[in-house]
Amino acid sequence: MDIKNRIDELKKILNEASVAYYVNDKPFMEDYEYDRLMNELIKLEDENPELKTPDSPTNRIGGEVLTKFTKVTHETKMMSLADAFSFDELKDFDRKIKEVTPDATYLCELKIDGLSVSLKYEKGILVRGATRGNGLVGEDITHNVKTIKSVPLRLKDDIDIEVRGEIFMPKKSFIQLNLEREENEEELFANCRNAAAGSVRQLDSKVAAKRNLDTFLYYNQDIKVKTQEEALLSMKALGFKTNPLYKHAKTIEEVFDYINEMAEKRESLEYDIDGIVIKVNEIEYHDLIGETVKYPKWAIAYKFPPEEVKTKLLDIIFQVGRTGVITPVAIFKPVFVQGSLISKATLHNEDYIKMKDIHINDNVIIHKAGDVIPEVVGPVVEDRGFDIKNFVMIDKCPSCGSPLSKINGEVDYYCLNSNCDSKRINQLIHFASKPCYNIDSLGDKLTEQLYQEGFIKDITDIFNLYSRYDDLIKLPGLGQKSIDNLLKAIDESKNNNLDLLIFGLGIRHCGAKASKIICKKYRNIDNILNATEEDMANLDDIGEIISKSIYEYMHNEENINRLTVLKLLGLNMEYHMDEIKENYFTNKKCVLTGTLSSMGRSEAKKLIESFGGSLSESVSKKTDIVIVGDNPGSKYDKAKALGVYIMNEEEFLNKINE
Ligand code: 0OW
Repeated sequence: MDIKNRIDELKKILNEASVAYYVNDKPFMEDYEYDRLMNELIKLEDENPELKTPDSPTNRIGGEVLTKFTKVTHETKMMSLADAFSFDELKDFDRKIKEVTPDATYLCELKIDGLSVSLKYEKGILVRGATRGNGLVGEDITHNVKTIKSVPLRLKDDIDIEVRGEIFMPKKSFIQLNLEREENEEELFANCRNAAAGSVRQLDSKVAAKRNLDTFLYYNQDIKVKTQEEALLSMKALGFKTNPLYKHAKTIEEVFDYINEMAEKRESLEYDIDGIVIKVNEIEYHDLIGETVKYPKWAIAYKFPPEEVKTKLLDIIFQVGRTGVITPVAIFKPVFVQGSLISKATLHNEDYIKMKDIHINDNVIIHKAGDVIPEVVGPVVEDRGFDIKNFVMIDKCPSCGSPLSKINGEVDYYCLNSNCDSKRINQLIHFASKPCYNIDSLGDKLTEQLYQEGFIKDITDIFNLYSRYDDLIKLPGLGQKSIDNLLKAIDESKNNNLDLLIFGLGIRHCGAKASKIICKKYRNIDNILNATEEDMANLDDIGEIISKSIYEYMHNEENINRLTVLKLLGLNMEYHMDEIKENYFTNKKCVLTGTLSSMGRSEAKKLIESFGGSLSESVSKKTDIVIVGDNPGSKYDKAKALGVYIMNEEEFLNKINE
């Protein structure tokens, strides 16, 4: 047999084996045999590079490295889905559908919590994979998509087709990946969805190839079929992986039954879902029912209520914050809550634990407050065994052993020792952190290491580190390059605006917002040092507690010396007013809920602030706009209840770019 024929034969059999294993879950070849044939193909293609084609399974190994992502304009818009949070809203959806198409039925699908992808095939060969982006323009991720084992590189028919679906990371792979990242001291992914998004947004396809990503496809317009169910079946027949757990429901009551059934199953699934998608099954009705600019009116996403999970409280430990505050922290048997693996949560203070009647060894219910921060809802009293232990508040600092005190009748206990190691480390971590002085290369672990090794005891030492170069280089785990980067980042940070320094100093009650207000008013450090308590208290949003605290800080000898040294070390002590470009967001109070696919929260905040708007945490009557990303939380419901203007990501991007 000539080489080309052998290559074709190997490609065919290996692609079929992949579909059987990864798509249909019916392997017909031993792993050993697969590896042997794959090695043969790799060798033949290496020797005859002109014979390597885009549908070769050797593409799955990765290797292609991009320098940047190219934009892809979707031929037809990648639509999003309207959300429903209650069965009443679904009844409303059903009523509207039946007004137009009285005999419509529904296809219910799991709503996979991944990221949407479009796959384009020409003559049956995968030619492009793209992210959804803002629905109109996404990014070309073909190099990474090719490494996903369940994505067919060649279809069973040589047709032109575009299909859409979800890329996701199975729960097990996510846990494994985070364990590896923890070992390598890399930042952990918050949930499966972020891990999948982070993997496909890699320029080097070798990274995605190692990440064990998977797919479920659910949409295409090219194969002419009568129903959504047939659409799923026809995609499966072509070699795509589709989710088998769908249900054809003839009435809205059957939809409710399916939702209840899947809500029970949710935890045991191998992948994350965040709701149920309900689609009119009859495709011919879709045009009759129509669509809005953003959503098809023939489909809706029912979002599950915040998930509550039961786990065992193994211990309560104590953390010392940068202000010396002692926080009891619950350590529990790790559990998945709304897609993230949770093993600890703050218990705030002694009163909180007593009020909730929490004991060590209790089974406790966990949920995510505001959809983000894990919270202990309370103990399951009926599960209580004989092994429960009462919580006892400590009276000495777990770090330095100093006796703990309460301040001004507050519920919290404090370590008042200004030399307490934990306190100092956390003060330094706070200073270098992103919202404060944002020293890129100085992460939490390195800060702690430099403290423990005696390099930095005070903020001023950070800016003197360059003089210890010869000692730094001897530190284990730090190469010359990382030290150079660290010193460069420290040097560059000296130009930071003054409000970041004020916030970084860790003055009690003086957060990022207060620091900005003070700096805007007083413009430089000398004016702040000379400001009176009354004058500061009169500023909007400052008040007596903050002004007293700032005043006391600025009149303490040790602090005055610290500021003098920082000035001598070349740190900027002036406040530069932000240049504000006026647009739609100027003077608007915004709130963001859910995840934006195009940017993180801090990026959105910076953008809004650059136009003179603000982004706050909670929705109130004063809120002008609530920006809603994927998986919005209770803020979305509150915005609806208060009648606050709601904006989706697409509109947000359009308004930002206006
Ligand atoms: N996440 C899903 C899912 C699904 C939509 C697509 C176009 C019109 C209806 O599992 N099973 N079915 C659809 O159908 N969409 C889904 O996810 C959405 C699409 C946009 C954002 C989400 O990823």
